[in-house]
Amino acid sequence: MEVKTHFDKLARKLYGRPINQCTTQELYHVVLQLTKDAMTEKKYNEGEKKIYYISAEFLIGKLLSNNLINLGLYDEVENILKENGKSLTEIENEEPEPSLGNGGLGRLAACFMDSIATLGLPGCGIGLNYHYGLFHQVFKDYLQNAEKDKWIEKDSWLKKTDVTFDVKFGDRTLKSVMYDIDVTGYDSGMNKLHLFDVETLDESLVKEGITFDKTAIDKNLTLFLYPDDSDENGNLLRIYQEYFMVSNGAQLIIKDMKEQGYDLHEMHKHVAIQINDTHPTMVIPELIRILTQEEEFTMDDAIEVVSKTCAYTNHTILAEALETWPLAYLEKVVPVLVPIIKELANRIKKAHKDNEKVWIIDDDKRVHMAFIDIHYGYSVNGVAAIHTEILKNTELHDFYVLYPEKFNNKTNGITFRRWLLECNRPLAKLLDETIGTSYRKNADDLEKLLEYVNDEEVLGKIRAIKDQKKVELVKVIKDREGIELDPNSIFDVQVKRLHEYKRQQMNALYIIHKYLEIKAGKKPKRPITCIFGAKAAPAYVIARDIIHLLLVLQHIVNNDPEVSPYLKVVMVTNYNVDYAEKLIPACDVSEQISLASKEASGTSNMKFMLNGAVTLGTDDGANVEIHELVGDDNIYIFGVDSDTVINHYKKADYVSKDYYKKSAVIKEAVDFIVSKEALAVGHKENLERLYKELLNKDWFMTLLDLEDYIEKKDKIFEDFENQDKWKKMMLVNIAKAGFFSSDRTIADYNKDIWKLK
Ligand code: 26Q
Repeated sequence: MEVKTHFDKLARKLYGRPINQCTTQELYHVVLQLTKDAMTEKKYNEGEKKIYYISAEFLIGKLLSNNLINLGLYDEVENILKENGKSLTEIENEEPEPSLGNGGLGRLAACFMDSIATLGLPGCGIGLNYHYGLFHQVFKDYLQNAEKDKWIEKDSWLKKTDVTFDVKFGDRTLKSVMYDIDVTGYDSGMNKLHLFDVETLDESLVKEGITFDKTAIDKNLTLFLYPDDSDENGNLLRIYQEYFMVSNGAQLIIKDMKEQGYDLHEMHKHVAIQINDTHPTMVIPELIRILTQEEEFTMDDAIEVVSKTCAYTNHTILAEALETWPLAYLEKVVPVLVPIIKELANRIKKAHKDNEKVWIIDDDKRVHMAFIDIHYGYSVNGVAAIHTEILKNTELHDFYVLYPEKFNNKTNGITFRRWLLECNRPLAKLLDETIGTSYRKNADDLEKLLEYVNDEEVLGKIRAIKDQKKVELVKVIKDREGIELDPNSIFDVQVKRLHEYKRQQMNALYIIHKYLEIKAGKKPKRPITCIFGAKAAPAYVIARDIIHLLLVLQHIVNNDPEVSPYLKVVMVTNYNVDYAEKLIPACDVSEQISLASKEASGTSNMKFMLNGAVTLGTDDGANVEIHELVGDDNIYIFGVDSDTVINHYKKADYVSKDYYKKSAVIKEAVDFIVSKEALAVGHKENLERLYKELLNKDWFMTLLDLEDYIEKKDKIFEDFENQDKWKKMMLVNIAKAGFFSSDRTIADYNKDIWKLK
C-alpha cells in the first residue's frame, strides 16, 4: 500500500480522524504504528555464524526518526505531515528516550547494533530492560538531583516474546521475560536487541527520587541501570543484574544452536560472543557450567570451545574502574558459578606459579573479571590506537607478554545514520548535492569533499548550515533552560559524563579566567558561549561538586551585565542522546580535554568532527587519530603527552600546589572557587571541597595543563575570526571523518574477530 494511504487509514483506524485533525501525540502513535508496519516487511539477517553482543548498556536513543531513515521513509512521512500542517520534529518530541546507558560504552553498543544490521551481518544484542534507566537529571539549588526516568509506555518499540528462562541465584530462582526491539539497518536487513526482564518486577518499590529497597531482588532487579561509579561497586545488586543478563544470554545461545541443529562442540563456528567491558564476563563460566553440567562436556572441552567463542573489549584504563568482585559476594549471589571460577583460577595459578599479577583470584580473595576474559577468551581489544598501546605496554602488559596474538585494536566509530543523516539533514543534503550519495554507504567517500576546500560556494554553505543549526539550538535552549544565547557568539561545547579525568573543571577554570579578564576590561573580540552537558554518578562527590561549580558560574556570569554580553555559560539539564543530536551540529569548538592516557577513545569527538566542529583537545584516545587524519593545521592540541603523564604517576611526582604557586593566572582562577562572589551564590561545603581537591590532590593534573589550555583556547577563538581559514578547517574535519564510521569499525571486528560470512 502507498505510504500516504496507509498513513491516512491508520489515523482513522486509531483515532477516527484524518491526519490533519489528529493531535501531535496521536500522530506520534500513528507514525509509530506506520513504522512498525513497514518493518514487518523487512527480513532478519541470517547466516551460518552469528554475533551475540552482550552489554549491560544500550543507549539507543529515540528510535522513530532513526527507523524512518533506515527504512527510507523519512522524507515521505515528513512531506505527508507537512501537507497536513504538521511537523515531524514536533512528533519526535513525543517519543520518550530510554536512558539505558551511562555514556560512551552504551552509545557505542547502540551504534554497533545499527552497523551490524546495516552490513547485513546476522547478530543480536543482549542486555537488560531497565524500567527507569540511569536517572533523569534535574538541577535544584545549583545541585544535581536524580529522579526516576520512566520510558516504557504501553505503546513502544518493545515486543514481549514468550521466551523465558530460569536463572538460579544463591537465594532464589527468577523467571525471565525476553523483550525484543527490532534494529533496522540502513537500506538493509534487521536484527534484534534482546532485553531481559523479570516477571515479578515492582515499579512501586521506588520511593523518593531513585531510592528503593535494595534487598527485594525479585522486585528490583531491572529497575535501574548502575552508574559508572567506583564508590558503589560493592553493591550486590549489580552482580545479580550481571548474572541475570549473562545467564539468559547463555541459555538463549544454547537454545538457538539447538534449534539450528548445530553441534555444541562447534559453538565457535556458529557463534561469536563480544563481551562489552567486563560487565558480561560471567557468561564465560556460565556457558562452561551449562556445557559441563547439562550437556555432558568434559571441563577441558567446555573451556576450549567457550574460549574460542568469547572475545573481550576493554573500555577503560582507570584501574579503579576495572571490576573486581569479592569472592564472598559471588558465593552469595551465584554459588553455582563459584566452583567453575575457582577451577578457571586454579588452572591459571598452576600454569603461572610465579606471576601472581595474572592470577584471577588475588590474595584478598577478589575476582578480577577482566583476567577471566583475557585468559579464557580469544581476543582482547582496546577502542583506539593509543588506548590499545597503553593496554599492551602498561596496564595489561603481563597479559600481552603471555598472549600477544590475542591483542588487537578496534578504533571506535559512530553511526552516520544518526549522527549525520538524522541530526544534520541540511549537511547530509549538501553532501548529497556536492559529492553524491555514495558516502552514505561508503563513509570514506566523504574525502571527495576535499576537492571543494577552495570552493567559496560550498564553504559558504557549510558555514550557513552551522549557523542555522546554532539558531535552532538557541531556540531549544531558550525553551528548555530559559537561557537566551547569541547565535553569533562562538559555541564551545563539552558534553560527556562528568568525571575528573575528563576535566570539566579545567574548562570551568578557563571560564573563571575569562570572567576575570572581562571584569578587568579585556574583552574578547567575539562573545563566547560555553555549553556543558553531563550527568554525574550520584555517589561521585567531587563530580557533583564540579556540576555545582558550573551552575554557580552559569549564574554569576550570565547575571553580570558587564560580562554577559561577552561570555555566557549554560549547563543543559539531563544531557542525553536527544540533546546531543541538537548540540553537536551547532558546535564550533569541540572540547576533548581529558588528561592524556585516560580517555580510552571518546566518541563525541568523532560526532563533532563529522558535523564540522574543530577540536580543542589533548593527544588522547581517538583525538590522536583525528589529529593524524586532519593534520596539525586543522586541530588544536595542547597539554602534556601520555608518556609524560604515565611517568608522573609512576614517580608520583606531580604536586598541584607547585603549579598553583608558580602561576598568578592559575592561582587567581582556583581562588575564585572560594571567593566571596562564588560563596554568595554557591555552597561553602561543595566549593571548599573542590578547591581543596584541586590544590592538594588534583589526581588528574588539571593545573599541569591549565596554562597551555588557556593559551590554545584563546588562539582557537582568535582564529575563529578568520572565517576563510575556519571554514576550510570545518570542511577538512567533515571530509576526514569517514574513518570514524561504525560501519568501518564493525567491518574490522568482523574481519579480525568474529569472522562471519
Ligand atoms: C562498573 C561496575 C559497577 C557499576 C558500573 C560500572 C561501569 C558502568 C559503566 C563502569 C564503566 C561504565 C562505562 C564506561 C564507559 O562508558 N567507557 C567509555 O567507553 C567509550 C566507548 O568505548 C570510550 O569512548 C570512552 O573513552 C570510555 O570512557
